[in-house]
Amino acid sequence: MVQEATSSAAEANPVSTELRGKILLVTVDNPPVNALGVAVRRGLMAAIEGADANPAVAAVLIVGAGRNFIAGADIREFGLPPQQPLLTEVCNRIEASRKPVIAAIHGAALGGGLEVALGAHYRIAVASAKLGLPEVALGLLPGAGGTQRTPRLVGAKAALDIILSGRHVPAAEALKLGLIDRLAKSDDTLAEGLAYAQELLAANAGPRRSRDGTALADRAAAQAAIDAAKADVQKKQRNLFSPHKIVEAVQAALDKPFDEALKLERQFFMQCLDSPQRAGLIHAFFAEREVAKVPEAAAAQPRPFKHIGVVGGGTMGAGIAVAALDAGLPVTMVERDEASINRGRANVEKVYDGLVAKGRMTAEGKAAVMARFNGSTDYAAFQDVDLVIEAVFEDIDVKKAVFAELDRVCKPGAVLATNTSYLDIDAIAASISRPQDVVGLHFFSPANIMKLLEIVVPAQVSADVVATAFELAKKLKKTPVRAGVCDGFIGNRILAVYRQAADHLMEDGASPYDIDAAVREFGYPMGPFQVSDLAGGDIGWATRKRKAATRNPAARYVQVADRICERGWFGQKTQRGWYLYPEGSRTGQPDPEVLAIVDAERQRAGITPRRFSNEEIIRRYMAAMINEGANVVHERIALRPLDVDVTFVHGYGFPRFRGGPMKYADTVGLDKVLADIREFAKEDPLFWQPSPLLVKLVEEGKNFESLNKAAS
Ligand code: T1G
Ligand code: NAD
Repeated sequence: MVQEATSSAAEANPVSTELRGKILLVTVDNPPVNALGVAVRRGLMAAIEGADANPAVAAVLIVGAGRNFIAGADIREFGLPPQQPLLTEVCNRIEASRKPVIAAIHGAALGGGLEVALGAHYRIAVASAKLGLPEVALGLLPGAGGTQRTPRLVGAKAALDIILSGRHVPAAEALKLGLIDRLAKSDDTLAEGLAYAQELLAANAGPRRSRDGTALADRAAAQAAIDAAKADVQKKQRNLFSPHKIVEAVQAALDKPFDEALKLERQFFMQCLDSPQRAGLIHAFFAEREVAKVPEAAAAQPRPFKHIGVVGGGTMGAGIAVAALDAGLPVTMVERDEASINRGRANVEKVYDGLVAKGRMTAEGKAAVMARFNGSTDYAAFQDVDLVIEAVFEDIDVKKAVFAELDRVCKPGAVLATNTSYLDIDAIAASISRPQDVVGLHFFSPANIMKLLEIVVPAQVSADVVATAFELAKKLKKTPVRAGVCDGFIGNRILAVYRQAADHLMEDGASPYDIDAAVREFGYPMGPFQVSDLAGGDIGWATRKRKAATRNPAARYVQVADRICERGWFGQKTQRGWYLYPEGSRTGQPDPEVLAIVDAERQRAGITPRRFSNEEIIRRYMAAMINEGANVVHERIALRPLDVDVTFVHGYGFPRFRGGPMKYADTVGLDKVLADIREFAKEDPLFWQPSPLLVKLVEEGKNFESLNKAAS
């Protein structure tokens, strides 16, 4: 940890210099992550030029203040007019220094931060440091020499892996790859850096430019790596723009002189900067950090929690238990009876057996984790837990009975959470003596994998309980989204509406397979009918039956799904649903019998089918999603449009490069979305009722981003 200066002078010039003997110590101090904003770039440029001009300086050592070396360019500057000097020029100037420049790395050296280190002549890192070029995650590529210097130091194969994956490379691996020259023995970055610089001076080590690296010498191997990456990107990232540019840039590293290839890199970088994918991905980056900023977390301290309780060991209970165990927490699970708790334990063990089988965990590792798991059929086992998550059958009476037990046995101050998907959490809270301790924690299946966690805030909950839920999310490495109480909260409520739009499209003439294909082309991994087959059509069927009594008789109701479920075709778990899954395969085949059912239902409904282009399918599908998203924000079920975006990107497979449904709406233009809804309303005014918020924003010439900004 290099000490932070805190004065306004630091803000003005976040780069300070200090002569330590013959070594000029250059410290970048730009909290929170030393991003390379224009002031930092100017400070670095001045420091290097000053060093070259100062005969007292024999070497330069660059370090970062605070928790990180440098976390990259300042992402907030993207989209704004570029300011001089560009980072490319700064890195070139560092490289051109007549004095040896050493970068001493701790924490994160990412993106432009690593490019600065690659501009330097020597690199040392502490063991806990992480190095990487994650620009691809922002729809960009390393635009300050990273695509040129990295392959010259580590070879084309390793460079393409680092740049295309965007992964954070641990220091030890970076040493093996040749990305750094030295692994520090201690965590004292400054001392290790100064000692290394002294050593280099003693060895008369002069400047050594990364651009002269020879790791591309074996051209055949390099070309083979580039061709393999090209094919892989073509296959796996065909929707994305920047990965293709990354491969082209590394090809240029092989084919062209450094400066010429650097110009090409800049060209490719500008093309990525102009791509809408950059805007979508950067929106997603900041949105998933904003969602944790909620009023309750600002107003109250979380309650301490060390021991987690889980009620129910089924699909969700077991997944939630694994998520807590993976976070290092002891877990107590309670089930109805012996057979059920043994099944619950087996469901938990199954996950770890899978990891052991794949060699990603040792048997000892599994035993150590399972030693923190305690199963019981006695609710008294919960008397010492700090937080309990209920995941029993989706039945209000069963849940109320469970909460009555929790109210009886749990210690004062224990947080009582429910994982219900749809039920009224206010009613559950009101059924016990401590409603202020009840909160909704809506995990997504599989709960140990899915990142999204809807934190549902009932009317009587106290702020510190909500703050505790957000703290738990951080501990479980989940992306939390605050949601109000309504049927389906944020995600499932909006899902129900665009799912209906898909059914309407199907009954009006589009085949379920065409709809899925259009949605995949839009960027989803799966279409709505494939998702239904994966989750099980019986869950939706149960919900439709539960709602039948209260459904508006005037509302359009497509019965195709009911016809399919009545045949017991629930999807993958029954080897057929909307698709056929011969011999249990996971890839469905279109089923002519399903198409026959669809035709029969069209005739029953008196509908003459018509053709829908992919473009029109997406316009209706997205209009339904956006409109209901606006209703959810309008009713403050979601605090901001970005909460809807994060929900769908992290919980419903929405293509991240589009930023989320509300960001996508801003990209299309709210006026166009509203015009579409008003057009569709001519066919079905009951279903297509423009959201008052959408109408208001269009009238005011504003967009959803304006609401995000207003809330931050
Ligand atoms: N620019 C601006 N703000 C940034 C930032 C950045 N690069 N990185 C983080 N922040 C903000 C973040 O929004 C949050 O703000 C606070 O810092 C703490 O972040 C030319 C084109 C470094 C591993 O992609 O991966 O270089 O919410 O909550 O969990 O080739 O931040 O507090 O207001 O994430 O400790 C490439 C992005 C840029 C790295 C720290 N670099 N950052 O994680 O804290 S493009 C990246 C991270 C580039 C060049 C190109 C992580 C972290 P707030 P945090 P953390
Ligand atoms: P499940 O049927 O797989 O598991 C429910 C478990 O609860 C069973 O093992 C049962 O023995 C146990 N149980 C029932 N009554 C009990 C009691 N009184 N005390 C202790 N244990 C009891 O169900 P699931 O899919 O895990 O769903 C559980 C909850 O999570 C439901 O509210 C559901 O809506 C919600 N949910 C499900 C999913 C999903 O995709 N399956 C996603 C999010 C939320």
